[in-house]
Amino acid sequence: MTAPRAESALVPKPSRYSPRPGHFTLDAGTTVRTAPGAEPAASLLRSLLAPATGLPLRPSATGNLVLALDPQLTGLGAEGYGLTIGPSGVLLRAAQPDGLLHGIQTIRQLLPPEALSAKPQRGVTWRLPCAEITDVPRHSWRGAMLDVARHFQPASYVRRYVDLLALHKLNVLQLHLTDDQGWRMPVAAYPRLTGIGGHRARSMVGPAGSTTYDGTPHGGSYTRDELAGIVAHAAERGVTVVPEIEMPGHVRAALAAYPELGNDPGRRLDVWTDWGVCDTVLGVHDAAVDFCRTVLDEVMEVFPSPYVHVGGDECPTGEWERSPAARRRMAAEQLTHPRELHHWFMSRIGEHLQSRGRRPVGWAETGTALPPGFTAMTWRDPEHGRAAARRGHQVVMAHYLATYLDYAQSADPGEPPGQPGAVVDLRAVHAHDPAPSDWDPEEASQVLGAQAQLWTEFAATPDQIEYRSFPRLCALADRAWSGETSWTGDFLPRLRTHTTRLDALGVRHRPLTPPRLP
Ligand code: TNX
Repeated sequence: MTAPRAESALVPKPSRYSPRPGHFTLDAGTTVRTAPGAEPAASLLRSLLAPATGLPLRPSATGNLVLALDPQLTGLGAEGYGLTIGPSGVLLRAAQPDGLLHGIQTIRQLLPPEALSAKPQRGVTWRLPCAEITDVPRHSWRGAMLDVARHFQPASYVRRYVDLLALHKLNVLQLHLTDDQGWRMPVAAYPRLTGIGGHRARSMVGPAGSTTYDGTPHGGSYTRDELAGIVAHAAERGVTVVPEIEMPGHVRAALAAYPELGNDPGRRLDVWTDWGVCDTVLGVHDAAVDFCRTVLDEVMEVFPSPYVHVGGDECPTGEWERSPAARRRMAAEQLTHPRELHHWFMSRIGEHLQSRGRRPVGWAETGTALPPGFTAMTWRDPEHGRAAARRGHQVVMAHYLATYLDYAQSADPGEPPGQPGAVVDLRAVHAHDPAPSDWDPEEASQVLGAQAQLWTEFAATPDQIEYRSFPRLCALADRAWSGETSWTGDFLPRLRTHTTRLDALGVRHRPLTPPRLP
């Protein structure tokens, strides 16, 4: 098997790529012609290429780099594009703006890797290999979740993470904004959520049970403007930011700020300084449900995403079993077991979001746990996804053994430690088919796509985030966008070339060969 030509080693792999003889060179004379509505794509192209190339790419009615937008174009869907590179010009076409944004990333990848550098590059000829490309994604949800609750990252870093997703045509950033260990989004009606819930007393490293503490506090939260800035930055790159607010479990930081929302108002709680599943959860009284509605109303003001994630995972019911208020709720709702309170709670929240025109998303821990109308994010077992699909739920596949980036990437003792219990190597991510071939077509048609999860118990810094994310996100993107991609014959050779692009961007990715041991 010969290695693919460096120029065509695109990640994700395009649906159709036909090389043509010759090349087109971008230089100071290259000008850009844009159809109405294509200006944002032209600005993105300029801003991506300017730092390394210094090319002005001026607008001109007779430009030789044409960005055409035509809703009548068939076969490209909302995100596909066609790209024709000839010796005297480039034509990028799409039916919708997002298609152009993805096509811009392809142009960027086809240039020499120096084009991705943040610093001016001299002596490089900015050649594009002539080609005819038609490229349409297989799945519409190609996501990555970043947990900024366990370890806070500044808005500037979240924007860089968005840039790296967009390079790979990943189109969803799920921002995990709240958890037991921190609350990161301000809510006007509940100022203590970030004031108290945004800070914990100790920093932790290592797994639950054998955690070590370094004594320094950890904290941080975003301003509303910063969050709006992340949303706008992402939209300019074709990425939707799906906010995630955890409930009714994983809320210890909120309960530290407002204990009356819990099951034992007299109990003083700290923002949790441990990992794992915390047994303190929201109450099922009106104040707790109203709190969630108020928080979500503000979330919807900041995040225009059609989907809003409301957690729903790992909610122990011990407190509800002991709480008189929860027993009253069970009696009023004619429920026979405290477990049913979870479904009752999620139903109220789902109805609230849907009454405002949004789609609720929840972690699916079984195939049947989520109320109607929820999109199921299936993490425990792909069969849960199938069962949810049969019940009419849309499904995002997020199986932990293939998409959890907090697990180590190899069993090598030189590998940085990860969540204990499993290894999620590059090959496992690449092998994860979001719509397995043994599913019925009706089941498979409910699958929106796949998502990788970067829980950050083990990733406190941008370096650690990038080491854990890349190249595994490259594999997820390839599978979710391209579908048909083979491991050795195709993906790995392309990835080898692609890592030169990551290097030019300064991404601190895991090397493709395992770290050498002493
Ligand atoms: C489970 S899966 C969690 C997270 C942890 C993760 C660690 C899920 C929805 N919840 O709270 O960070 O495991 O792997």
